[in-house]
Amino acid sequence: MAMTTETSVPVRAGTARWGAVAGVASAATGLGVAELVAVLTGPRSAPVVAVGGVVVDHVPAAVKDAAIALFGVHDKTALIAGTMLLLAAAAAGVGALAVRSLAYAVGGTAAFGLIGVAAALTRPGANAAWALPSLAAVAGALAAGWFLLRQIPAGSTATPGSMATPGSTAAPGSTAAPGIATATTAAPDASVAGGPAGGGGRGAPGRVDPEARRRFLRTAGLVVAGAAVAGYAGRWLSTRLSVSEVRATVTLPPPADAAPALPSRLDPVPDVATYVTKNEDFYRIDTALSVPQVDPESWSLRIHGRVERELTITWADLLKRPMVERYVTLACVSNEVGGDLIGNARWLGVPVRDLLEEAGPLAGADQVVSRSVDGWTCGTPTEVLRDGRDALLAIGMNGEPLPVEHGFPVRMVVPGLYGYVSACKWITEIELTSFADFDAYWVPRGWSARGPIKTQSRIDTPRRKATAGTVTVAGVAWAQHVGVAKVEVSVDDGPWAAATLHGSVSDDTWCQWTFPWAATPGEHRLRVRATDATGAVQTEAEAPVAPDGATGWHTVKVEVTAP
Ligand SMILES: Nc1nc2c(c(=O)[nH]1)N[C@H]1C(S)=C(S)[C@@H](COP(=O)(O)O)O[C@H]1N2
Ligand SMILES: [Mo]
Repeated sequence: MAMTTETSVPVRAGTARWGAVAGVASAATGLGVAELVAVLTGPRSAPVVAVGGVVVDHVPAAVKDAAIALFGVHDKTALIAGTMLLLAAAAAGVGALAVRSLAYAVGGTAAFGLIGVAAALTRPGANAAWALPSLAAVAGALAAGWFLLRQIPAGSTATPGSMATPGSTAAPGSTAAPGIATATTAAPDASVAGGPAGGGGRGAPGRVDPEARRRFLRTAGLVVAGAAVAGYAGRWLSTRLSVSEVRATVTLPPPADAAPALPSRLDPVPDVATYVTKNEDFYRIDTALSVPQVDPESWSLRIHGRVERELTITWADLLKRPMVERYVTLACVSNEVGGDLIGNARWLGVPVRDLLEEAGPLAGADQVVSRSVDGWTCGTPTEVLRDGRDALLAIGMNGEPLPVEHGFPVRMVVPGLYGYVSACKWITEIELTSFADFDAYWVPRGWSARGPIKTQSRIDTPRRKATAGTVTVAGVAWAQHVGVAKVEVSVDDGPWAAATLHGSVSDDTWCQWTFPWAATPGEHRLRVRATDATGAVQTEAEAPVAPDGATGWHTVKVEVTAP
C-alpha cells in the first residue's frame, strides 16, 4: 500500500474534497459498526460514549458549569454532538490527505482507534472486551475508506488522458452492482495517488464528469446510510437489552412506615411547581453519558472501609428489610437562583443509619463515600447520616421503582444535602473513610467537600407579563431539614410583606407560597426571600453556584398591562 512514489503528482483541491467526503463516511461506518459490537460489550464501551466520558471527567469545572448553564439538562446531548462534529472534521482532514497516500488513512484511523480503546479500557468497570467496539470501528472505517477512495472519480485527480475515457475510474456498468468494490479499471494506486503514469494534470482538463460525481456521492451516501442503520440498530438492540424490561417486573414492597398524608391546600395555582414532582418532570443531573443498566438480581451493595464488620447486601436482602417512605426535596448545587434543578418526590427505601449501625463505623470515619457502578463518587458526612434524619437507600420514587435514569435499582437520598454530596444513583459501594483521606468526584473539580442545601425561594408566576388587577404571585421556598418559617415578597423594592404558605409534610421538603398582588399597569420588580425555622433570613448576597451553591434573592421583572 505504499503510495509514496506517486506523491509528486499534484493533487487538485477537488480530489481532497472527495477524500474528505470519503473520510467522514468512513468514520461514520466505524462508529456504526462500533455500536453494533457494543450491543455485546455494553453501551458504555462504545467509543463515543467512552471518549465522551473521559472528556466529562476531565473538563475543567468552569467548562462544565458553562455547559450546564448553556445546555441545562441537555449538556450530554451537546457533548455527544460536539464530539461527533470534531470527529467528522478530523475524519474529513484525514480523508483529504488519504488521497495522497493511504498511509494517512491507516495512520489517522489507527490513532482514533487507539484513543477509543484507551478511553474504553480506562472507564470504571471496564474489562478487556471494552476494546472491541473501537477495534471494530477501526476495521469498519478502514474497509469503508479503502472502498470509497477507490471510487473517487478519476477526472478529479487530473489523471492522464488514458485513464479518463469514460470520465470515471469505474467502467460504466461495473458500478451496477452497488456495494461491491467495482473500480476494477482503477487500481487503488491510480485513484488514490493520482494515476500510475504520473506527469500530473496536463491531460484532459480536469473537470469531473457530473455523472461520476453523482455516482461517487451516491455511493458515499449509501455508506453513511448503512452506517446510520448499523448505529441505530445497535442502539435499539442495546435498549432492548436494557433493564427497563426488568424494571417493569419489579413490585415494590409496601412501606412499614408510610409517608404522611399530603396537606389539602397544595398546588394553589396552576403555574406554581407542583408540590410533588412527577418522575418524568424530575430534573436529571449526572455524569453518565450512557445510563448505567443495573440488573437488580446481580446488584449488590458492599459496605466496607473503616467499619467493624464489612457487609454485602443483595437486592433480595434489601427487599426483606422494613421500608420507610418519605417526601424529600432533592436539589442540585448547580441550581441558579430561580432555577429548576430541584424536585420533590416520595421515596421508598431503607434507612441508611440502620445499615451503618450494622457495619459499625470506626472512630475517625467521618466521611461515607458512596460509589456508583460507573465509578462516580460522593462523600457524605457520617454524622449527618446518623443524626436521625431520613437518609434512605431508596428503591422507589413516587410509587414506582426508581426510573433507570434516576438510579435504578438503588440510590441514596439525604434530606438537607445537595445531590453531589449525597444522592448517589446506581449505588454499589459504601466506604467509610475520612474527609482527610478521600476526595469524592466533584471535590478536586473545584466544589466544596461539604454541601448543605442553602435556603432559597423562587417566584414561579408571574415570570414576565401580567394583567392589572389582583395577581397571585406564587412560587416555592426551601430550607431542607431546617424548615421554612416565612416567605416574604417585595414589590418595587417596597416593604417586605408576608406570603401565605401552603403547607408541607415535613421540614425536608419545599413549600409552596402565594401572595396577592394589586398589580398596576407598567413595569414592576418582584423579589422573594425566605426565613428558615431558626429565624435566619435568606441572604441577599449573590454567590455563584460553585463551590457550594448559589445565593441571592430571586427577582423578576413583570410587565403589567391594563385589562
Ligand atoms: N451515579 C451518579 N449519581 C449521581 C450523580 C452522578 O453524576 N452519578 N450526580 C448527582 C447530582 S450532582 C445530583 S444533583 C443528583 C441528581 O439526581 P436526579 O438526576 O435523580 O435528579 O444525583 C446525584 N447522583
Ligand atoms: Mo447536582
